[in-house]
Amino acid sequence: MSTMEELTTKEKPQWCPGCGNFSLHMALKGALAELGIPREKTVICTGIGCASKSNHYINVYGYESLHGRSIPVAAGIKLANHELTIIAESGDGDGYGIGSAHFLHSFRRNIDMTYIIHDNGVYGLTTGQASPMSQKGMKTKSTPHGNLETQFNPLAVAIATGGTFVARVFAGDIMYMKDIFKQAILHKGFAFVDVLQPCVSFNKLNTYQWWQQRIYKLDNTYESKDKSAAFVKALEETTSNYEKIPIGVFYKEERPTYESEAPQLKEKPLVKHELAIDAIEKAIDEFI
Ligand SMILES: Cc1ncc(C[n+]2csc(CCOP(=O)(O)OP(=O)(O)O)c2C)c(N)n1
Ligand code: SF4
Ligand SMILES: [Mg+2]
Repeated sequence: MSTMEELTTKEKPQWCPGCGNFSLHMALKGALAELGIPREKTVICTGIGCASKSNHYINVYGYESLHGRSIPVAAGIKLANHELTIIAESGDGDGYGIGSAHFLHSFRRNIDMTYIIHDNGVYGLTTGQASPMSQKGMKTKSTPHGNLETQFNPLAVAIATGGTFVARVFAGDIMYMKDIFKQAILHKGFAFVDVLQPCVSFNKLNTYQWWQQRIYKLDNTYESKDKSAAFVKALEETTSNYEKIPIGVFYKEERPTYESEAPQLKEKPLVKHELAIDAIEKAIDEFI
């Protein structure tokens, strides 16, 4: 069990004042503290970007990997020791751009971990080029005459490719975000949360106010086990021309995790197996 204070590192966050990463970060720390997950059993893996600095400021194990590679590193750690709580964090460029192949196949695999995307609609760290989440027509450093490409729809892709926990939250609502993070961490399987995260320095279109005017929460009448309904909800942002943007848990199902079905991992975590040195040496000898 860790308190918010214990989860805080001495490093001062380097994000711009007003950045949505601050509240996302507080919500994640709050979720870990309230769930009572021990720090020494938690690992946060990131890629590269403003989002990916997250694990500098949270006092758990951390691994800052390569741009787009937070998922494979996180998956590797989970498969080595599935007793750990694993969280991967990425920016939208990191997760939906260069890391998109990992994103797609994670839903099929269903390794038990949480994947949080800081979805700010730009490449923030490299000072504001268009990302897969930049809206069509949006002017950025790399699209001075307006973005020609349509926006990626991560929720629809996640549902279509076998996601077992698919959610979206808004960085302007910290309590709601914390609640959904807790649900995602507790979910047995690959839990994905897209966070609408204002970048106050480089995304002048999708501001806090812009999101507040458009988002609404899925209410108690919404059935998150209905895949067809979830798909329709995920498409609502496009069908409404970005006038109505739902947030909440879009889809949830129980399905065996990858590690629960892998014969080598059923009995105990890989790290607790004896090292079969003789067999390793024999295998190496065959290649010499
Ligand atoms: C392989 C590789 N390509 C490009 C880069 C340069 N780079 C660093 S961060 C970044 C964009 C980050 O954008 P995003 O993932 O959306 O995160 P944000 O900074 O917006 O949080 C890029 C292109 C890199 N570090 N590695
Ligand atoms: S550039 Fe944008 S995303 Fe990066 S820290 Fe500043 S406001 Fe946040
Ligand atoms: Mg980004």
